Amino acid sequence: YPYQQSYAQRALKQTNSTAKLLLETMERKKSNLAVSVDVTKTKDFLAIIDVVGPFVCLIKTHIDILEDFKHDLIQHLQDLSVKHDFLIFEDRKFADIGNTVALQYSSGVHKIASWSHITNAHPVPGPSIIAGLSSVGLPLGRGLLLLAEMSTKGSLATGSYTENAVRMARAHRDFVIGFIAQRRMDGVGATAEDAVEDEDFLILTPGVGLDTKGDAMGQQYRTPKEVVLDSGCDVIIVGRGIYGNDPTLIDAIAASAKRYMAEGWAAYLERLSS
Ligand code: S5P
Repeated sequence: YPYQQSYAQRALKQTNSTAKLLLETMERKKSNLAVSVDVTKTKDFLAIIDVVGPFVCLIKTHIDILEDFKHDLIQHLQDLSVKHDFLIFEDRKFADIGNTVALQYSSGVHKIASWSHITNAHPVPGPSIIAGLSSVGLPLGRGLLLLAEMSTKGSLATGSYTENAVRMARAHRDFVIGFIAQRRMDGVGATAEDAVEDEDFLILTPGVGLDTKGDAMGQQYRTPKEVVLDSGCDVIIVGRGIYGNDPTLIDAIAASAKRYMAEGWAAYLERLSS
């Protein structure tokens, strides 16, 4: 299967330039770690990104969480992305009609498409959401992930919903590079006519923690080994497992990023040799 090949080999076959760049970055930095920087102050946000930057392939943002957002923050974020060699993923979870999501993606306060290499969407509106987002993102060379599954207890994104999400992605391979999911999706929901032998969707997986099994609001954690080795996922997304409840403990944050990077990469090497 394609996912048992190295990230470098898989990069060669990607048609979307962002998917290719992410896989190349993972190989170059020997990291399949994405850090989700869910903090409310710009100062903490940039300090965390600067300190975890060397250990990640990707930084995931919720830009609307920042209470002191000013547009010059974007330039700082982009500078850090160049300094540390990582991509940016705004976790916007679009979920509206095509026309609305195109406006939300291109415009408003945050102008996400202008700086975020990757964003994501819920498949719930159907293929029109991809049409809307790709009208903005494709000319800029961006990539989209669909939320095929979620990490939370009681998630409704299961069964035929997940299968239909994969079918939607399969029909838009120029822009949809993969999924937010808990396992591999290659071949899911395919019929005999679909040529899926070489299918290679990127799987980015949140709900990753080494020290706890969940939080008080339905989040569920698995270890990097369970995610990358047992479930075949490509990128581990870690938030509070790295920065805890105190975004100012910068040395501890650097040490945990290093730890998750090492665990994620070891699980990947074990997958390659199994
Ligand atoms: O199913 C999901 C999808 C996402 S994108 N479950 C998630 O937790 N996420 C996001 O990943 C969530 O919005 C948060 O930003 C991050 C997980 O954070 P943590 O602190 O629980 O690691």
